[in-house]
Parts: sequence; C-alpha cells; structure tokens
Amino acid sequence: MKYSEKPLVGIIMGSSSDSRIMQAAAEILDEYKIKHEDQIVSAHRTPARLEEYAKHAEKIGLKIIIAGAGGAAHLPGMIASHTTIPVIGVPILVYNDKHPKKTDTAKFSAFGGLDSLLSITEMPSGSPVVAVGVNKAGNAGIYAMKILANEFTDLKKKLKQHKLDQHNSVMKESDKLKTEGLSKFAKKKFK
Ligand code: C2R
Repeated sequence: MKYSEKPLVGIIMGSSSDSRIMQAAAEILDEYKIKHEDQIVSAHRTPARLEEYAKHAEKIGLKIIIAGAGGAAHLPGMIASHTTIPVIGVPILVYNDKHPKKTDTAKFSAFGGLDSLLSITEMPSGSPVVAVGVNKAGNAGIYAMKILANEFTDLKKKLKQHKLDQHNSVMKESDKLKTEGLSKFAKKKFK
C-alpha cells in the first residue's frame, strides 16, 4: 500500500558526513513504503536555507521532520523554531574519517555524542524537540511511523507485526542459548 504520492517525512542532516548514520531512517521508511524527502540543511552553515526549508516543509505538507546533526547540534531545535511540524532529533556521534591519526578513537568527537544529545534535548521551555539515542536514526524512522499510524490504520497493523517479529526473534535466540548453554552460545556469538 502507498500512503501518499507526496513525501510525508522530511529527513534532513547537518552535513553529508551524517548520511552514514541517517540512512537507517530512510531504510525503515522505505521498507514500509513511506515516502520521504532527504536534504542537507545546516543551521550553522546555511542559516538562510534553514528558514527556507521550514517554509518548504510546510508548503509540501510534511507531517514529520527527522533532523540529524552532530556536535553543536542546533539543526533540530532551529527547525522546530521555524515550524509547527513535529521534529525528531537524531544526535550524531561525529566521525571524521579524514582525521590524520590512524586510531579510530581519535576520529570520534571529544564528547562521544553527548554534546549532540544535550544540544538537541535541552531546548528552552515552550520549544520542544524529541530525540532518539545517539546514532539511532532507525528508531527515528520507527517513531515517525508510529505518529503516521494514527492516520493510516494499515501502518498500525504493520507496527504490531514488527513487535511480534521482534518477540519471535528474541525467543529464538533465548531457546538457542538455553539449549547450547551460556558459555558455548557466547563463544560462538563473539568469535
Ligand atoms: P562535517 O563532517 O561536515 O565537518 O560536519 C554535522 O551534523 C556533522 O555531524 C561535522 C558535524 O557538524 C554538524 N553540523 C551541525 C549543524 N550543521 C552541521 N550540528 C547544525 O546546524 O546544527
């Protein structure tokens, strides 16, 4: 089933480097055939475009905006300030793959994603943005579906099935763990 010819969800991110994480939101929405429009918008680097994007989002009738940004992540909050469309923020753990140091830890932001999480959640009273966990763009996709399911009953059914699938998958693993015993199970899983 197609829910709309027009995009229902806008996915935006502060930089092309965020696409590595943000693609998980698109994957979920694609799986459930929810149309989305994806763009790069930065409150810091393209402040004028930010306002334009908010106007555009209202004009084309987006129902939810998923906004991902790392570090000083002002994008979700600033978008929320410009529109009444609900915004789901995705805090991103900044990863700089061009960093000259070889070790992986040197390439991550100094504050491990907490910088972004707090920038998104600590909005002033009267101007809320909800947030998922650091790098959990897939959860933002599922949450957007939950909001849309209030309007599309078919989506509600699919979300219930999704929960059932999760339950079954955990049960399968638990049965395996019980049969093999914890030591053998863990050795195999993390070899
Ligand atoms: P680069 O990889 O381009 O240097 O960006 C981006 O979301 C990205 O995670 C590093 C990080 O800067 C973030 N950024 C923001 C905003 N614009 C870009 N937090 C914003 O407007 O909030």
